[in-house]
Amino acid sequence: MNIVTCIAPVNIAVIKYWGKRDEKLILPLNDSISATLNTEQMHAKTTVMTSPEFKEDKIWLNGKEESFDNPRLQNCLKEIRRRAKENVNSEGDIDCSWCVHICSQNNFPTAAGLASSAAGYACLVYALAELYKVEGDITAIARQGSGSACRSILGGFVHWHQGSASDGSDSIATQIVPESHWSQLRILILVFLERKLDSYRSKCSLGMQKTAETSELLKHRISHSVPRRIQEITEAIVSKNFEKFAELTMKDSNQFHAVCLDTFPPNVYMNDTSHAIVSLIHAYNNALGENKVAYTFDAGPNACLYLLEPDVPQFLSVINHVFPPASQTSEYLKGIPVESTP
Ligand code: 2P0
Repeated sequence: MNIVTCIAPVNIAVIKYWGKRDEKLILPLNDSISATLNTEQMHAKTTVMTSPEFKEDKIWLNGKEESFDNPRLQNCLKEIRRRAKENVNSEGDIDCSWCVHICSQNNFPTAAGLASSAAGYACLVYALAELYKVEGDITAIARQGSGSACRSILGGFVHWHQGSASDGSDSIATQIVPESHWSQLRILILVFLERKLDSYRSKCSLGMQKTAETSELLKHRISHSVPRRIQEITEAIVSKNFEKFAELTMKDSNQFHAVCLDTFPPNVYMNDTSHAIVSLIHAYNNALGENKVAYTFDAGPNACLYLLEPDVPQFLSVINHVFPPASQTSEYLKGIPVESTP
């Protein structure tokens, strides 16, 4: 039996991916940029095994066996095996006809709705590439599991290029800077709602498809806003300009949700608590005269916040004051004049 275990973390986009030009190959309509968390934090851990004894391909997610009849999973495995066969004849090669068993576990609640498919597929593809000794870029393979997964293959800040080739060969992820580059940067994730999600099925593919079909605003976003923001935020990351980085991150999150609302019927992901967090952060930044905290929201109500390490204690005390721990929250929130905080 051959066996490999890997860990891959979640990534949080600052310039969002939303909309595909090819549904099967998962080719995006625009470039995107994200930061990958450290491996100790929110991650998927995946073990892949292959053996002549195995009678069929099998997969277990968070301890429960799931169907292997999933086209995205099959596409990733097929592509890994195809690439492995290109390397045949080197010593120690694995027989690609052997069946594979996959066990994957998240160290955070899948139901929290936080990018679990990105970590899940990045981890799966990385582990399979190690098992089958596949070399070279594997981000284009992870992309075929879930678009955002290609960004979790790499650490630090990562740029997923939309590419122009029809076979997707240039729609890959590259590292902008390693995680050591901006060591003071921190991400806070505020979870308000848990939803049932399958980490190997995309949470938002259908919503994304509807946006591509119906949103007028999306056309403006992909032709004007995103190309400019990709360039500006890359410069802000390289020069560690938090003020500019925060502004672009918040604006892109807002435009992404505007595009979701411009979808027909609309995709509504943020809730009242999400909007309360947005107001709180603008009030906080205004009170301090600079952008100390940046919010970004994905396809759900939970807030992902970027800030610098020295500002964490003060901002956390504000959050804990305005949004006290769960048992007190619901009653307390009813009376909060969020506009006047902090
Ligand atoms: C992002 N999201 O850039 C954006 C922002 C959600 C909101 O990438 O269909 O689960 O599997 O390619 O990767 C979520 O999209 O979608 C996503 P598929 P995926 O992080």
